[in-house]
Amino acid sequence: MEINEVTSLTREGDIAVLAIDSPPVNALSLAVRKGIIDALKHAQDDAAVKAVVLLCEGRTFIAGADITEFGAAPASPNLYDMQDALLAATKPVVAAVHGSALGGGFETALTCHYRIASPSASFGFPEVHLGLIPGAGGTQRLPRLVGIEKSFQLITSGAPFNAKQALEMGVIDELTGENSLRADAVAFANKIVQDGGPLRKIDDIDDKVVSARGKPEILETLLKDADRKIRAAYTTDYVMRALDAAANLPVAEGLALEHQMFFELMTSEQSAALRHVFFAERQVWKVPGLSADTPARAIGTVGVIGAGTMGGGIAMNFLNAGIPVKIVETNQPALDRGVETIRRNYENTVKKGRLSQEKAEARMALLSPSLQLEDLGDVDLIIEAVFENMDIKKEVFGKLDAIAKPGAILATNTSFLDVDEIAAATSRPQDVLGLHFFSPANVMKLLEIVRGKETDPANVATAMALAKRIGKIGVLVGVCFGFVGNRMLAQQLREMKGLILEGAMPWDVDRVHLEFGFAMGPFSVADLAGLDLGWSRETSTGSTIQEILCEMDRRGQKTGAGYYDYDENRRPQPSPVVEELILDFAAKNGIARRTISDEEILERCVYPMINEGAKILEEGIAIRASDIDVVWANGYGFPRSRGGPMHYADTVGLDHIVARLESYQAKLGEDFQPAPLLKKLATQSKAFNA
Ligand code: 3H9
Repeated sequence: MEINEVTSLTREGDIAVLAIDSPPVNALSLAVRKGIIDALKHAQDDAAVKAVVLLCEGRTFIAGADITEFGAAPASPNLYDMQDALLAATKPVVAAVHGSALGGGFETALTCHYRIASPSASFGFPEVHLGLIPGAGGTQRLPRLVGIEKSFQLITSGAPFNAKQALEMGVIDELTGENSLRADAVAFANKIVQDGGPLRKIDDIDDKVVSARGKPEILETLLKDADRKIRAAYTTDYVMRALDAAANLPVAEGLALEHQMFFELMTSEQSAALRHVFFAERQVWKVPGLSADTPARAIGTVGVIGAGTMGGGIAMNFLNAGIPVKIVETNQPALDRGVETIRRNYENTVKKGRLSQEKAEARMALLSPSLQLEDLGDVDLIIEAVFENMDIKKEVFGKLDAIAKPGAILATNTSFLDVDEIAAATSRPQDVLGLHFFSPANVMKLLEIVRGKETDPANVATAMALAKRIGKIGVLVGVCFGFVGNRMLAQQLREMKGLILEGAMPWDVDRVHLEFGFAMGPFSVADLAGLDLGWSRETSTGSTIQEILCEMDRRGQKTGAGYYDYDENRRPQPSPVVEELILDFAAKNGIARRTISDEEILERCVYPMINEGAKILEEGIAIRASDIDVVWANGYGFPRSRGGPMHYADTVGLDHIVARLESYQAKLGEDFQPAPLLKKLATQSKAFNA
């Protein structure tokens, strides 16, 4: 029987199967909530029904509350009404899980009397990634099954766990066959009926929490032992309070506190920003003009030119995905070094227990080192990662044109250069594009996919699909100096260098960035990357602080000193030498230093970046504002809880940004001139991410 457009109820003997079919992930939308309530009522009223199985069609069990509803006016019936209906059922309800039971989906299963799952199913509370805590009973019911310690770990990490672990922890009652969930669930329900199984409510179980009652030291120790990320997360305090309630309060009071804290978090700016990033990271894959029908090419083998840090890291992405890689260098020692580094990286992962020896060897076996560019004649995709110099790149692409098989994709990993000019060095510009990986390339999630003016849409589609296959977030961008990320970064670099001459110190600038939420300040990042990138003693003009630092052999962390002094544990200390150098340099250049406020540091580093983002949007270099946010959140450490630079601008207000830019423009010049799009949106009281 169809209950509504997303729910149905089917009788199988004594058992009613309540099926939800609400693609893509069966989120708990209004229709789903209503459907479940109505279906339960039918099952309840039908004397022939002895028990109910709750399951989902499609690729997954309920993956959570419907996040698109957050922030909008609440619609009735809400999730609690639906859970009340489940809790009030007088016939056993069995949740049968496949795919993922996440967040509100998992919480729905926890209000059922029994839970079973297919072996490939997984469970979890990913709410913390959205700046939330579980808000539909998760913090009160999970501890009643697995205890306070395990709950702390699962809820603060947001990490999923598999069905086997769920069984071991007592979260589920049974594993089903992989392909027989429905039949096994009906059989399970029948058995409950025959055995006269009780209506088992988690709310009535408290032995696992009683042991933590009146012992605040348990949670305190958990927090003390948690890793830095968890200790720093602003949601952790909420989890602590919720778990404390689970241990010490009657379930109804614990639930009430949890609900109140959930709503407090849901209406926070941080959660809105994190939800924005969640949807933005899914939006990037949607490219206007490309559809599922755009033919993508098959990529079975990849060639990488250059076995340095970048080339090696790029190669690892493909090896990890089981794709054979030919890696080419110009001389044997460099090639050996490159292969050795890859091997060492895998060995380290094995040592940390995150990869089996067997898998590491299988990955290395997919790697073919070579000194001959000609060996790349049979691969489907070639990625060039040689020195960042247009003449060298053009020479390489000219050669590749003669070597690569017809239809092979030729990609450059350039960070700044004109991909169209590189493409013009070949007779097949339609097959050329940019694949801009971020260092370390085997770790960083971001991949800027640069579409040249002649790039074939099929190659764009192929690159997007490939990005997904190797676990990257692929953002399609257009050709300009530095693309999206580095073009905006140039604004920040200019200002941070200006600020230290005008009155701030590197550690002031870094502190302001840390307080804003960046994982590292820009001067610490510079020290980590090495101050001598692109610098040489022969060509050094000594005309910037950075050049002088390099000349002093203060080239960053690797030399034990850069903008900071580093101790033997690589802990940074503000450097008196650098302080003096800056003061001297400013004096010699006639710069009168003044006190610079934290507010000015932040505004001058972030607002020009936003302004550049507006130009990037206007020029069509990025498809949408949220793509820029994805670039910054995944490639440059912009705090996700600020939603990326464009979302942040929206929260601050574009009119405010324009006013501040204009004020700096009056004092400091044209670098601060607001972009036309920014001004236009501000005048119309609009936002970038409308
Ligand atoms: C919660 O439950 C709060 C409760 O504790 C308390 C409430 C009172 N809602 O990721 P994909 C969309 S908080 C709405 O590409 P996959 C997604 O936008 C929630 N939409 O698929 C995309 O749409 P489109 C806790 C959602 O196979 C499409 O589904 N739950 C939701 O790679 C496919 O998504 C979570 O945080 C949602 N909840 O991965 C789980 N989820 O096609 C969030 C997805 O238009 N979801 N969409 O771009 C996930 O982690 C992954 O989507 C999942 C599938 C693993 C399920």
